[in-house]
Amino acid sequence: MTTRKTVAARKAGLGKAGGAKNSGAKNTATKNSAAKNGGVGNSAAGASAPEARRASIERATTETRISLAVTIEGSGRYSVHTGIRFFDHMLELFARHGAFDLDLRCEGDLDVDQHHTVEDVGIALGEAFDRALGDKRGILRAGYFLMPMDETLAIAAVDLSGRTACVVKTKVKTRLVGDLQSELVEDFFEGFSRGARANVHLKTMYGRSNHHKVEALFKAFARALRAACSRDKQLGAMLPSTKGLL
Ligand SMILES: [Mn+2]
Repeated sequence: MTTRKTVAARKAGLGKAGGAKNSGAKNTATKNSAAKNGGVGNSAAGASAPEARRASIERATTETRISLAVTIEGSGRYSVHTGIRFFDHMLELFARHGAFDLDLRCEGDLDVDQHHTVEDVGIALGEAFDRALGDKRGILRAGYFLMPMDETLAIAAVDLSGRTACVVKTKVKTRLVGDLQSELVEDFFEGFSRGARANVHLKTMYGRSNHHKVEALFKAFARALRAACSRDKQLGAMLPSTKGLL
C-alpha cells in the first residue's frame, strides 16, 4: 500500500477529478450540511424537515481517482461506476437498502489488481458518511440488522463511535464472486470503518450461494448503518456519548 495523497474539492464534480491527482493536499471536508442541522429534532410546529445530511468527496492518489456524493436522507437513488460490475451491484443495493443517494465514480488501476479500487472506495465512502454526520448530535449512533437472503443469513452491527475497528467473517469459498475478488469484501469494510471512524462487525451465519453471502452482508450493513445514522427523537440534540466527543 502506497502513501495516499488526497485532495479536497468543494463539490463532487463527478468525472472531473483529473486535475486533482497528487496535489498532496490533505483530504478535507467538502460540503457538509450537518453543521447547519445541529438542531436535530426541531420541534417547531409546522417546521419543515431538517435539511438532508450530505457530503461530497474527491480523492485522488496514484492508484485511484474517486468522485463521490452521498445523501443520508436519500431515496435510494444511485449512479455507481467502479469498473468492477459486481462491486457496483453491491454499492447499488447498499444505496437502495440504506435509502441513501449515492453518486460514485472510481477510476482505479484495475490493470494491477482490484485491491486499490475496492479499499479506496470504502475509505472515501466512510469519509463521506463521517462528514455528512458532522458532530453526530442527535443520531442513534449504533445500529444492527439481521438480513436473510434466501438460504443465507447475515448479521451486521455498526457503531459510529469515532474509533476504528472492523471484523468480517464470511464463508465465501470462491476466489471470485461475479468479477469481484471475494477477499476484497473485507478490505472494503475495513476501509469504510477507517474512513467513517466506525466499528463495523459483519458475519455470514450460513448460506450456500457465494453471491448471496456477499450480497446479504452488504444489505445487512446498509440497514445497520441506516439505523445508526437515523435521528434519535428522544435524545434530540444530545450527543449520544458520555465522553463529550464522537
Ligand atoms: Mn445479486
